[in-house]
Amino acid sequence: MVREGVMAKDDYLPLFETKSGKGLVSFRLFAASTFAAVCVIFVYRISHMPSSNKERWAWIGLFLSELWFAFYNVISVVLRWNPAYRNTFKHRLSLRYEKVLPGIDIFVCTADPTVEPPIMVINTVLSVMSYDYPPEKLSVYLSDDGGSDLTFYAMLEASRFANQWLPFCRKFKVVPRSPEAYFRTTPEPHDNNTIMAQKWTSIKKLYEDMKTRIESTTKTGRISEEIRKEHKGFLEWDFVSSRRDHQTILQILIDGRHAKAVDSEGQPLPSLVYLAREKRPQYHHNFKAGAMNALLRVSSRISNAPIILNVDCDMYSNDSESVRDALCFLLDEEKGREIAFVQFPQVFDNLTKNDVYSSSLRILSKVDLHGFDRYGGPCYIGSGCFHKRESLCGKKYNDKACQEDLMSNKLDIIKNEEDAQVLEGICKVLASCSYEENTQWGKEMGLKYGCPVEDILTGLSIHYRGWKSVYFNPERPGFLGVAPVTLLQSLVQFKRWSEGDFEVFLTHCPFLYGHNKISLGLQFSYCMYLLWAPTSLASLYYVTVPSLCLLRGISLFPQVLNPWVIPFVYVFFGNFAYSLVEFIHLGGTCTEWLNDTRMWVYRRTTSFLFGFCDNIIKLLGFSKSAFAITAKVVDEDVSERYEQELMEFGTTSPLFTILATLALLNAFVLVGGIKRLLILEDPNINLGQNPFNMQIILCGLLVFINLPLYQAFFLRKDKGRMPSSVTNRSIAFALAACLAALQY
Ligand SMILES: *[C@@H]1O[C@H](CO)[C@@H](O)[C@H](O)[C@H]1NC(C)=O
Ligand SMILES: CC(=O)N[C@H]1CO[C@H](CO)[C@@H](O)[C@@H]1O
Repeated sequence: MVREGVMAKDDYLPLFETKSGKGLVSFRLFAASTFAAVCVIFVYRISHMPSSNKERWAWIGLFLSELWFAFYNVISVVLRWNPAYRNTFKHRLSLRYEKVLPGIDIFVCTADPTVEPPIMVINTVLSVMSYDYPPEKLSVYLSDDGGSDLTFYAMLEASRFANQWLPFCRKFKVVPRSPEAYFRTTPEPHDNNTIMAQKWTSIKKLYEDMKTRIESTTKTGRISEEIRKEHKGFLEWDFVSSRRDHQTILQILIDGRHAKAVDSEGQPLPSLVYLAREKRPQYHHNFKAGAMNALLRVSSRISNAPIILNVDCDMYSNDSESVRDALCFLLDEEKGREIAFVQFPQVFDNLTKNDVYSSSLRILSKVDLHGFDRYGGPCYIGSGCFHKRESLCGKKYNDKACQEDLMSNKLDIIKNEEDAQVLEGICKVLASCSYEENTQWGKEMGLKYGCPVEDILTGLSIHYRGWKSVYFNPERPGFLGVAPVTLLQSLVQFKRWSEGDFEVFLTHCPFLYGHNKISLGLQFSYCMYLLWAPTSLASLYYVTVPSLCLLRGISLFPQVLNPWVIPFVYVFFGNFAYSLVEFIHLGGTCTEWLNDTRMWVYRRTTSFLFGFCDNIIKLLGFSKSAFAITAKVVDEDVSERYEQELMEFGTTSPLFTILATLALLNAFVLVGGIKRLLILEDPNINLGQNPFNMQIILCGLLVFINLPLYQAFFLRKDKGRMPSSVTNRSIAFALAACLAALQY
């Protein structure tokens, strides 16, 4: 290994450090006391089993739900037992490795030019091209599964704009390096006469002009003759019959291996490659996993960097030093060898103040993933992740292998003088449909196929092969993405995740397959997510049956003055209080916490339920999903309501029908329950001894959390209100359920 000018003592200082979290003692005490209370609840459930048959079934059901919650709670306590927080020392990295930094291949994936506008895609591309890193060691690959010449055109524009943008970023230390975000967030320099101000104005104009050209082309949907003449690449689209049926299109827009590839100041440029892999109707394209695998092969022929960063096209880089952060882990002399990937959190750029759909995933990114990290394996979440090429390509971890592979020398070995066109020809074969036939791609190599959460499954498999991973959540977010802006989008996203996660549980269960391969703590941690889907059943039971039993006059909880009520109140309200305090401690607001709790109920009763059902249907041998639910593209009105934090309904969806039915059911029951409390009450029994108090409180809380829904049924007039067909249907379902409860 080449190490120039290194001080001997520095040789042994690690490139990163790991710390434990704060407040662990209070968390553990709380967890232990909750556990004790839950045990008392179980004693109550067993010792007070009602004698009448009907009541007993409701009781047993509730008991089973509580058993499940207790089990799930144990998982979450294991996950959070001792979170790990990481910190990097980038100056040590520079001191030791600046001259021999490894090459980085950056994969950006896009799938549809209407949902993912080309201007957004190239902003992401430009932000990663301008990393604070030797440009000749960076190569940026765009996979366009939309196979769109509009996206190609935008990339062509970006390759020209980069000539100016990269020197500008370098010179004035621009942050963030997505031009759109930069010009949106940075005020114009005051003093108009400085070089900076002049440059700023001229670059801004260049950017605005480019944006206008791209957007007007995108709007018309076709490339004009003039533009077509600008690059031979457009000729490829003469052979494209549709986005699902076309040859491989591969264009090296900037060939970083060439001396000619320099920016306006003569500095080298990163390579820039556009790829639309071959698509044929008779071949399954395997979505993003297929695209990533094609990129893996193509890049191995062009730049073959040992480290790969993968980002979604809506996730621009907000920190030009993220590459160096990641390398601090991967190049660390002591621990770096066993680390397969470094995962950054998903942070979103367009959240509203109170985050009405709870998209920020605050607890997940600020607590849970740190918990994973302690056990050596945060999961791979599909974007903002630095991988070692070898581990992603299926290699097993071998503690005797040499770290030197990662060093840059490899880059130069590649036949430098190979003509770009010849190279393109060779690479096209690698991205063809038939290339993967009878190979291990999608199975043992690359990303795994056939799972809605290919990322989680791929990460888990890497852990099974003996590698570790690291979660790095710096103060300044490394990547900023776009969160869903409608309720349906958010629920559908969670449906896909829970469905895929449960499928992973069924097919790659950590307790079975991970035995002796990953630590027990990590097996538990993974299950926190993999078991989202079945959690829906217990949740659904808890939000319906106690309410229906209230209507029917079956008591399921102790009276308020009975000492047995204490563990129930402690577990129930203690958990709420704890999560509220934790939420605020992590920088949230009260309203945000309320929104988060609401979304927690909504996801559990709809998304997870559908995810569960789809798995069962698959198990029964039907391959097609029973619920074809898709979320629509967003229009202007929708964005406006999103900014006002109004929940967006506006379309019919089975998910909404369930939400609405549950909300109405609890509203009806609450009315009935209060009537029972006031009118039917025996005057000799005081309120505290009413056996239905707890059920009324539960029902009341559910009604409270559902307030935005009632508003959407009856009060709102805008287009985002609940469609009346859904309202009517749900009223019918809720009434039917109430009648059935009264009848039987
Ligand atoms: C992006 O990074 C900048 C610093 O470069 C920081 O000030 C800003 O808060 C970050 N954006 C978000 C949304 O966190
Ligand atoms: C607050 C905010 O920035 N909202 C934006 C988030 O992103 C969506 C989709 O790009 C926009 O429609 C919102 O206006």
